Amino acid sequence: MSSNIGRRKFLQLSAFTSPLLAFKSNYKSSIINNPTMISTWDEGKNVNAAAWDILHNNGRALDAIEAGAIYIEDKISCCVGIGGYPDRDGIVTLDACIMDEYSNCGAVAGLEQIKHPLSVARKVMETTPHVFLVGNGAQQFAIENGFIKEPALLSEDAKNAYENWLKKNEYTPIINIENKKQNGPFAPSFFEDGQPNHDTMAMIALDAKGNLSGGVTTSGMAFKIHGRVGDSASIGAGLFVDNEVGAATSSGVGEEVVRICGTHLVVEFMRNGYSPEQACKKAVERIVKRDRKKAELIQVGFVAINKNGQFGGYSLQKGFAYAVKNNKQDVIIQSKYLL
Ligand code: SD4
Repeated sequence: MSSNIGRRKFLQLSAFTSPLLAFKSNYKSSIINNPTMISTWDEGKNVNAAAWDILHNNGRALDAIEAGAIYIEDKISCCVGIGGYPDRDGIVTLDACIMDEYSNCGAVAGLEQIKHPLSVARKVMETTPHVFLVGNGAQQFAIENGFIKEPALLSEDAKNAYENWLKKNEYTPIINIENKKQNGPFAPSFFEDGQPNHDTMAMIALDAKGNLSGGVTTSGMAFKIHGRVGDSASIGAGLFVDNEVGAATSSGVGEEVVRICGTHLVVEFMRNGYSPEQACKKAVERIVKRDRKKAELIQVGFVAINKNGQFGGYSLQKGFAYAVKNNKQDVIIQSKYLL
């Protein structure tokens, strides 16, 4: 998924023309008849399928994102939504955000017992002057807007994982590394059950009109401190959309993404002429540069799409995957990685 303007080429180009002009000519011919949906991890393939009708029928990218989220949040087995893993007090709390082609955005965090946090985030975006609601306030807002308060729930998997974790009670927020040995001081206990530790669905989409949107829904890092919010609900960290340039989203250890404003950074790299894959790689490199030792122990992955429909991803470690669906392909791609 490399761009038609690599960094070197871009620099050469800008010797003759201003970067802005180079950028503009790159994007002027964006006649998009290839709407594309990208969702993280293997399960992203089913999420893309759930969203595809909307994109395929010239619908809005934003609606495709919400359809994808509703699909996955309904799947108790997927660690997203109320079937997610709990925090260290045994409570499932949900984070989500959404951003559209007009840079409107909405987010909720620490939301309990509401099944579709991304739809609540959309309501925040569309019906309030605010961007971000948290905790009880987010729940109250959801109920006032017709969302049903579900019983407090721990799925069977989540319950087992939590009970396992309680035995050691180690606070080891290391997630999403499938290629590492699943034991040792940094392995969350539920890996011992063979359960993949993907508690996040991060999505970006380009529609037939050439508009971009994105959304993220998650139960967050398993066994987190009650009240902890990661990247997934944080605009600019876990998700950023600039309809003139591109969109990016992330999965992995949210703290490291927040520390570099990861997805905003990815979009800014694309604005400066990098391809989506190169832009994701540059953001991953920034994480490593900040703290290499820590970076070696965690996973972070970014995916991005630009206005032309070019896409790409990059992660810290082996094992990050994302699913892509458009009129030409319907695939799961193993991301390139740095370490
Ligand atoms: C978080 N980024 O809460 C999320 C976790 C994640 O797959 O992506 N899990 O930090």
